[in-house]
Amino acid sequence: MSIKAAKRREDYLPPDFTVDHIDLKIVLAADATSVSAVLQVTRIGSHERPLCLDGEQLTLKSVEVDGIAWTDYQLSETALTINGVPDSFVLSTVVEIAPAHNTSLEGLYLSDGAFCTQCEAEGFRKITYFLDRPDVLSMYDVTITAPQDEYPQLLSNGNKLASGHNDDGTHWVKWQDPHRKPCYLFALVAGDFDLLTDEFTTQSGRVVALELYVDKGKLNRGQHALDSLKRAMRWDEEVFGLEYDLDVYMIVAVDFFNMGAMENKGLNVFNSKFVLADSETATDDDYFNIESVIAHEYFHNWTGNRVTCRDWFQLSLKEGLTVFRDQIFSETFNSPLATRIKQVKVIREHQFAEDAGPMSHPIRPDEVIEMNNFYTVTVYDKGAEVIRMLWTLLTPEGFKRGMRFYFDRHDGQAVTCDDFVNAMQDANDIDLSLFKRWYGQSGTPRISIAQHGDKLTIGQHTPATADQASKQALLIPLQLEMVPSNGQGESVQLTVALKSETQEVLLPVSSGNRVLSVNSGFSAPVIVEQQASLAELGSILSFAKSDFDRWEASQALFKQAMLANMEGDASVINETAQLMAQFITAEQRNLALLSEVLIPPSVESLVAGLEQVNVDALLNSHKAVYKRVAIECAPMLEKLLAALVLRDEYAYTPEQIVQRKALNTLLKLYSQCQDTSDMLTTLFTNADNMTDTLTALQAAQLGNQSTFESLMQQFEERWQDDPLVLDKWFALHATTERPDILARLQLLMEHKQYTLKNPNRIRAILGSFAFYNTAGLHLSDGSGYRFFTDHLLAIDPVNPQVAARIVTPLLSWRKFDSDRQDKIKFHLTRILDNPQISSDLFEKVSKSLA
Ligand code: 0A1
Ligand code: ZN
Repeated sequence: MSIKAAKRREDYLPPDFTVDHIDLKIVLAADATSVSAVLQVTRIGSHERPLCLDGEQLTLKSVEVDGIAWTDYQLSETALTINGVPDSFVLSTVVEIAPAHNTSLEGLYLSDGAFCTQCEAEGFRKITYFLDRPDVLSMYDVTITAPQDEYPQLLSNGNKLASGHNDDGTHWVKWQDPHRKPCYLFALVAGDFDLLTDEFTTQSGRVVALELYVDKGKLNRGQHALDSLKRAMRWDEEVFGLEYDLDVYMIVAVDFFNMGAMENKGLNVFNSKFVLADSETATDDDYFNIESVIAHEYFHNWTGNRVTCRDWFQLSLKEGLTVFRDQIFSETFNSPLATRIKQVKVIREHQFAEDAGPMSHPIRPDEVIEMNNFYTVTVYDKGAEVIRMLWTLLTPEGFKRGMRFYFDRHDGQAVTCDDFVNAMQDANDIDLSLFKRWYGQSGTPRISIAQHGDKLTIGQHTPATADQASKQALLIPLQLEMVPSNGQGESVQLTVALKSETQEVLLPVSSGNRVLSVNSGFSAPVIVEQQASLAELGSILSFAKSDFDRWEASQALFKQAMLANMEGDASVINETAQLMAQFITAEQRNLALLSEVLIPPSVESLVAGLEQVNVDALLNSHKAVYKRVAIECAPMLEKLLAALVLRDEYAYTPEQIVQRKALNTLLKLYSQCQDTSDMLTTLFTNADNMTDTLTALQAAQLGNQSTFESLMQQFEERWQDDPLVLDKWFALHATTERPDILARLQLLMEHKQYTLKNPNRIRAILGSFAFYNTAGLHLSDGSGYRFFTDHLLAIDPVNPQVAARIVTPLLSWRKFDSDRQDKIKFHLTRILDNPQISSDLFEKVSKSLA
């Protein structure tokens, strides 16, 4: 494999040609699919340059220009360059491809016998020669031919125009998409699925057929996805006035998929994990995720498809915005507290780590080797936080006005992040030039607060990152809550727009007897440097108006206790435990808050927040604090648990979700200080739903080895033939702290359901291990690194995207002790020395070692 050259954002040039229309005729066969493409090509501007089309892993059969066989072209591994073409012409090519051999799951491939495509970011070039870039927008006619028996359903974007049968047992369907689109939104699916249908009438009266295609026999697991889709369609009309624009909306669930899902126009392809759910097999979290991914892909129809990206550096234009839209949708239909906490955990645990590591990049990156490496928590989740700050600064009404203006101005275009901010600015008559820096600057700003009476001096500063040495001040909407320290009186909330390195703020009320909760509600993706005292955190925990801030205080308390305990200071631990015990007594009726507050920050989020990590001490301290809090809270836990265990038949309702979450949190904590084997076994045996089943397993995993083993065995017997469910079992094993974890992983990889070809299996075992088994990955003899690296090297040639995604935890090797640093470096070098290394792994590993 040859490594791709880096591309820079500043080198963007508009295309030399555009393709107004493409007529694709695809005759499907696993080993030799024929793709005939007829392109109406127009030269842009006046130049003499040849037409240079992208193409990879294609066998070229013929080239014609205006119906005449053409020989004046050059062919390379990545391009077809056609010389001497007129200004406007019809180009016809025929290529052959081999979907059965496509393990990268990019382009056209087979997923369990069904053909499907994944073209974002640059997969269309593995289907036909084309201008594979998002600023070339074309109309599509697509005719698919395949054997009728094996592939009764032949799907593509848009509307079905015609269909027919051939004498050789094949049939064909012709599709036409009435909307211009970039090729990354092209999709094709052919297979034999079960079909769930419904209907949605838009606000202007268009009747839209909804079609959900799932594996045979899985129809009863599709209803939640379909209901979620209808909710999302209605919500987008009500909140943003955005209506669906085709007569049919299709979703296909496939088992082999590199990501969560894909927003292809009118034909979404989903990882089955984000479609299939019933109470027996899916947890409340799965239900939540399905709703949010279904909404996300639906929302892309406007933010991404109708207005798309000019180039891939602008990815956050569609992703940051669409994640934000799915976040506020989820906050509407679920607990806003639990939803916001989930979002902030992703930022703390993963995005801050990315910002501080070798792959640091702004939400609009400047340089990319492999685009697939930039579907990151920075582009997506920090991108969404940036949009959320606009929502705060402009107010929801101003933001919605900006959105309307954006669509009026840019519908049908391929645009940039600057175009988006300009639309927001022009619609609101506000200067957002300073705000634009968020798009170009990487790193996590640090906020410092110095208080002198009722005056605050607030400082901001962003440390240098791997990709950028110097940083500028940003426009940061920082929310503060002035919490009464003894609970007497009202909280006062204020938002300060920080614009420079330091800023003075006069507090609106006297600061006497009040404690400041800074970055209230996580109003900006920043780190607050100021260390609140235990007493102050106790006040925020008890009395803040914002439940989110109360949760933040609990996390800060846990963190301080864990760090202090590492230094041998036991007083913080005791005080924290007492504060938690007081809290649980005072808030015993507030299960929603209790079930969040009593979850300590994960080891991994602590690692992400530290510059230097003593792994062994951190792991010990984490356990010690958790246990100490459990002991202090035990009597209350016992009482609360007794009231929680009996419940009605499973329903995915807000009341029940809170109860199951509380059961999970409290039982895990209680199991730290009591033998809960009988309780866990009873819960496991009687559970009528996957959420409670997993609660029993997770609580046992944290300390009750023999119960864990026996329940896990029963789980495997029950679910061995259902890989999607078994992934939970794989992940539980892979995240268990045990000395023989590597032997256990090896066994898992010999399981009949494990295959290197399915990304969900790899993520469940190796991904979970690398991201969430800090003890196992960092075993002091380095065997965790060796094991993991051996498997990465095996995965890379099969599916480089997946290999490059799970290598991430090794990249931050600089924070560990010198012995571990040497060992990790040794294995990263082993990866880099592999002559067959993919561009995906190369980009990440070489940056990490630089
Ligand atoms: N656009 C999709 C995510 C996606 C990105 C890349 C893929 O293959 C490399 C697949 C899906 C989304 O945001 O949902
Ligand atoms: Zn997306």
